[in-house]
Amino acid sequence: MKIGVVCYPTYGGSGVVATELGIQMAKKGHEVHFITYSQPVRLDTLEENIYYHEVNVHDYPLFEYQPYELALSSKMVDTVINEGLDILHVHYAIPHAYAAYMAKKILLEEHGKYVPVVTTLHGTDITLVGKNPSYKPAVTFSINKSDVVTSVSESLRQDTMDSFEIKKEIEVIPNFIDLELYRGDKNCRRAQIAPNGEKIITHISNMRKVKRIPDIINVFAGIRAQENAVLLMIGDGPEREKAEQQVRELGLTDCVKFFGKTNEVRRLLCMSDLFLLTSESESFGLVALEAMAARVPVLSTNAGGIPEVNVHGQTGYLSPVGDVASMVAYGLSLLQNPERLMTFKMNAFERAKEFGIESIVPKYEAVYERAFAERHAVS
Ligand code: GMT
Repeated sequence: MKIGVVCYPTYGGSGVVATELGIQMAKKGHEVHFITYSQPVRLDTLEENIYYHEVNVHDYPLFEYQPYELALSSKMVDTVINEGLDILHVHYAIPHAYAAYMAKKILLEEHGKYVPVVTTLHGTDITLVGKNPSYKPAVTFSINKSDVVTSVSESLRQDTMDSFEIKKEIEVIPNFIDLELYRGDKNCRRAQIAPNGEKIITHISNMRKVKRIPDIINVFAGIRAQENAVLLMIGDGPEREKAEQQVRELGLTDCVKFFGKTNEVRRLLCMSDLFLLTSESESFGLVALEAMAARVPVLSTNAGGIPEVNVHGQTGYLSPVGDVASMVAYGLSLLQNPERLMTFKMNAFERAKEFGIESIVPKYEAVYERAFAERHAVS
């Protein structure tokens, strides 16, 4: 099959899911064409069956806002025609599902070609941005007009059904992990980061408000008051500066290290003892799954789809959003009990195996085949 993939070419989240899925499809012999405004971070265009088409938005002095959707729809039309694509898979509803609907209409009416659209919902496209009245009618319409809609967790599926008038079924296909990447990392050198035997606690995110970064620092401060530990802050975003300030005010600069958008995520995870995720909303929490694949237990909130990944009392602990005290207590109960910590590490890895890429990718393949087989005239 020839598949067009539209996504945000981001460092984590939906961008990574879309890229990894595309790479796996290419390995299975499908031709995969990425249509994005810059090359996705993990994409190697020299690999067989992988192609990249850049969406160019031209600026014009009259525009206060550049018409990205227009450029994206036009690029989808061109790519479908020039490369003979069979299907479009768009990740993140805003504005991708909407732009795909326009492309589908143009292709049908101008070129007599029906190209099915698969939309995958990832989270904030529904839980935060999509619900905003400025977007809601267009988001509802474009979800309903997709040929197949998938969501990355049951919680997100339910949220979508509760918040929008959805007339379609939404199929849950959880996010996945390539465990091969996490097997026996030889570069796991704890002493570099923790020369005095400190426990290593890690957080990774795009440091937006929804991640509640002050809670991360406060949980760490609570643990650090009773246990020698360091905190690794990986990623970058609007809350980072405030977090650095908070760390200075708490006198923790010696034991909190900010790495920014490093490419060494797996090496840092492999030396970690605990992973912290304090989000107030999280449709899945791919980053928690990545930590678990690296045998790191997760202390998280119970928001959204996180409980579908992190199992309370087995792979880590779940706390109500903002309950810093319980996260501190859970963290200490693991760090101060080596046997329990070891059991949780093993449990985390075993649980991650349930999300192995090899069992999830065929589900998307089946969705593509179904959408292609059922293609019909757009109304
Ligand atoms: O919140 C992020 O870190 C980025 C965001 C995105 O859209 O890229 O992530 C969302 O999609 C991920 C992949 O499906 C999920 O694992 C995240 O939970 C989800 N983020 C939120 O729901 C806040």
